[in-house]
Amino acid sequence: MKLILFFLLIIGIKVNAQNPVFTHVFTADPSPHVWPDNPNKLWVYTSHDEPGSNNHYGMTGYHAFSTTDMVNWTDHGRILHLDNVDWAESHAWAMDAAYYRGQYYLIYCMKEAGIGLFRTGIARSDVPQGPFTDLGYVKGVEFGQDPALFIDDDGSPYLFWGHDRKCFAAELNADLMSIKPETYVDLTKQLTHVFEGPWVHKRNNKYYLTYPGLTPRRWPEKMFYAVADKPLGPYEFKDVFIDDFEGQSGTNHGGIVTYKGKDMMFYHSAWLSGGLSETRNVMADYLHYDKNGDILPIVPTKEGLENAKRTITTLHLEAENGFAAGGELYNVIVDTWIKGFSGKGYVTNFDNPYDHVSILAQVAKPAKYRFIVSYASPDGESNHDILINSHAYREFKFPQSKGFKEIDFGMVDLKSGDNLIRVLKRDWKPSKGEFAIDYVKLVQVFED
Ligand code: FUB
Repeated sequence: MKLILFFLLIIGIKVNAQNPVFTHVFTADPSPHVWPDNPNKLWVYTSHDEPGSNNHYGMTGYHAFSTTDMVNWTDHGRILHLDNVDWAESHAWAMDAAYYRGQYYLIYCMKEAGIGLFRTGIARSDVPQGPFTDLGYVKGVEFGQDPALFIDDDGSPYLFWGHDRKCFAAELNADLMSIKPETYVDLTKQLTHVFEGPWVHKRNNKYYLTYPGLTPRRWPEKMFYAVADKPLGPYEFKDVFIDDFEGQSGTNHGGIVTYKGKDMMFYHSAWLSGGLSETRNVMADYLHYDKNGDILPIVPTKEGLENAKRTITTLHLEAENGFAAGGELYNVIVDTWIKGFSGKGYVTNFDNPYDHVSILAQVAKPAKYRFIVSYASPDGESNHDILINSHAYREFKFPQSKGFKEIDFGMVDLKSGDNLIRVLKRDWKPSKGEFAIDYVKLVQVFED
């Protein structure tokens, strides 16, 4: 019966469908947060599965998502990639994010080049949507897969990490770049069935450590938790709270957040890939505690968090992010002179033939998207070519606009995987006047 229900849900019977949360891109290992500067905005940081990969060996980067209503989401695109981390060679696996001393941190794991063992990396950004700049790896952490960074109410930073049936924790030094060795603890024996993926949140002065675990020799992973009075334990094992469910992937992984007064669990499944592969997607459901503070079991729902027909995600890709977000700035510059831009600036100086900006859009499946560009062209109409991959090649006219404005170019086709959108100077004549690209938006469209 459970199986029939699952397939009815996958083929799309008319129920409200908030799960999977993101349906345009394969994502895993979600880390949900509400940052102090804006309690109305929910952020989710994820790792990224390549379409059709069916394993985790080729994972290379991370994404950030935000919402203010849990129905309309923004995908801020790639926020960090292996290519931006010079000490790493592969395996951009699970991560966490933190707000610490006025800046945003991504704490992630990758395999060290030439060594092939996991390290825990730290990257920083002054805005929550990234992109993040790598600062190096945390000293004193061996086999640092699946890190979680918990900042306690007094501002002390604690790192948790673990894989292959082990879990460790330590307080970090204030620069986050090394552990305090005297605080290092092995939590493995306190966390029954632990396999990997620790994640910590605090509620009513108790520390909840949630983690994916395996009952003896049995995949797939279930989610378990343990509770402590201090961040480094000792932890008291509690129970499983997400058991096996239809369409799950072999792994599970996630985190808990309180948003607009409600507790939510973000985790992952394989629903988007049809329940049959390891190519994963983010899920979210409400989480409830009983009067003793114990977590009540979660049974994954199709409805998810909001009573709406579906989630809709818009990719919002800032042109100025360039290489840090998988794009390129070719003979153009980032400027801030024309006011009203979003992000950190805009791209301008399309002076010569082939001058261009390219922007990376990653999607799960071939689909149509509404294509919107924010631009300014203060001195008159400007003609540019826009290439989407090598196939769609279109000439676009940008009418004069003194300030930034959005222009809607209608539908474009994106292929599964990486799509490079390139805005190119059109002709061989030297440009008159300034032309600026602020961002590109790609809006999910649905037929019904
Ligand atoms: O996403 C890659 C790996 O799968 C994570 O690091 C593990 O926690 C598991 O979710």
